[in-house]
Amino acid sequence: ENTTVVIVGGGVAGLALGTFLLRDGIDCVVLERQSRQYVEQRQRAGVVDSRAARMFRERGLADRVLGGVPFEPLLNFRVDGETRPLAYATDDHGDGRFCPQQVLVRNLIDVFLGEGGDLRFEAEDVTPEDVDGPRPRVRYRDGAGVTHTLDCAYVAGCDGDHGVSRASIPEGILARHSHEYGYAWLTVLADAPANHQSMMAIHERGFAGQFARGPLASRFYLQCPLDTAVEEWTDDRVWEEVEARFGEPVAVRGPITAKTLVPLRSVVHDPMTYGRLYLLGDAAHLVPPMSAKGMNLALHDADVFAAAVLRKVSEGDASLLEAYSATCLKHVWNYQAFAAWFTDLMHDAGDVSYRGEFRRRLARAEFERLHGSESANRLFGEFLTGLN
Ligand code: RFL
Repeated sequence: ENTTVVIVGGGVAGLALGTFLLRDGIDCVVLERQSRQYVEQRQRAGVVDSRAARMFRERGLADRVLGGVPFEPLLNFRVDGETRPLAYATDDHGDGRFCPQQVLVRNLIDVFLGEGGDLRFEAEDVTPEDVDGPRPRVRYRDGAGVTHTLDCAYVAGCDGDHGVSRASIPEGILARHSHEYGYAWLTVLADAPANHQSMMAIHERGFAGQFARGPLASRFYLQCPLDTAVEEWTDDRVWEEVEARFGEPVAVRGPITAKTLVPLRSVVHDPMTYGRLYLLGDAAHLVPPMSAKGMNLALHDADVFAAAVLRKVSEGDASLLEAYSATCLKHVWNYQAFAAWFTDLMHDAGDVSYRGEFRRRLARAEFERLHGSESANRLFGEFLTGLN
């Protein structure tokens, strides 16, 4: 079989890329290891920033792919148990949305398949080959155990941090730049309404966050040590800790449906290409979830790569493809800088046991500056909306 682009991974980056290419008239095949049901249920991110929402609007897709509710230019904080809302200045007019990742994924699958896209679930042992040559191939086994080979011009590695795409690149080609923050988040899903649409707590026991996921479900985040085990976090302990850090009782201690530990780290692989293999999204970079930028960076990469392939296919001009890695890395580092700053601020301002009293006071000063300085507030707004 022949196609122009084989897309490995049907997550946010892969499905957005597939949809953009399809609508630009470029052949592609998406290979996803998991089942459709699994991918559509997988809960993770919740924020589509203004840049990403505009991208969908400019491509005529906003109404079909974006769900959820628009977010106001306001972040809710609780500092030592006191409510401290922060309105941020923005020239943007409310494009950004609380859109659960699985809603975006489900809608992208509907659009892609509805427009005739080729999306193959349960593709096993996906193996990119000869990506450093003129005509790469991707092999995989389907659910019935039959092996297939796709010849293509480009391979888009959209298969996340643990995927095969980056792993297929020989040692020594990519540099890995990373930073460990030294703590994890216990992320909890509950079948219970959150007290607030969104709220983040700075507290001496550590950071806590709560986000509504529709009217009946919510997600909570609790900063915890790296060496903690999920089993140590009974439901009662989770609720007690949430209440202590927010300084208020939760509305309902509903059933907890999932608990996961996520170590906070930043990672960038450079370059984001090898031969005709291009890395997008988490396959190329990770940002700490405090920033809410992981999904948005994945969407940015898909936007840049789709435009680059279109330019090459329609005009024979490879300059955008050649610039792909540099274009994306410039954007990625800018948002890594924001993510690291915001992550440090929110955690250092609370629990001194990680970085001490000096850092706590610096972080508190930074937090106050967001309220007191119009310039600092505006810059913060630019990053939150993705428009910096
Ligand atoms: P995805 O969405 O993980 O998609 C990768 C896809 O590749 C498939 N795959 C393979 N397919 C074929 N062959 C293989 N060998 C394969 N290996 C993997 C997978 O099944 C999957 O379908 O990566 P992508 O597209 O790069 O998108 C990145 C975002 O998903 C990610 O950055 C965010 O979810 C990160 N993230 C958050 N980002 C935000 O912007 N805001 C948030 O609030 C936020 N919260 C989070 C998060 C990530 C989390 N976890 C667990 C990683 C909360 C959590 C808990």
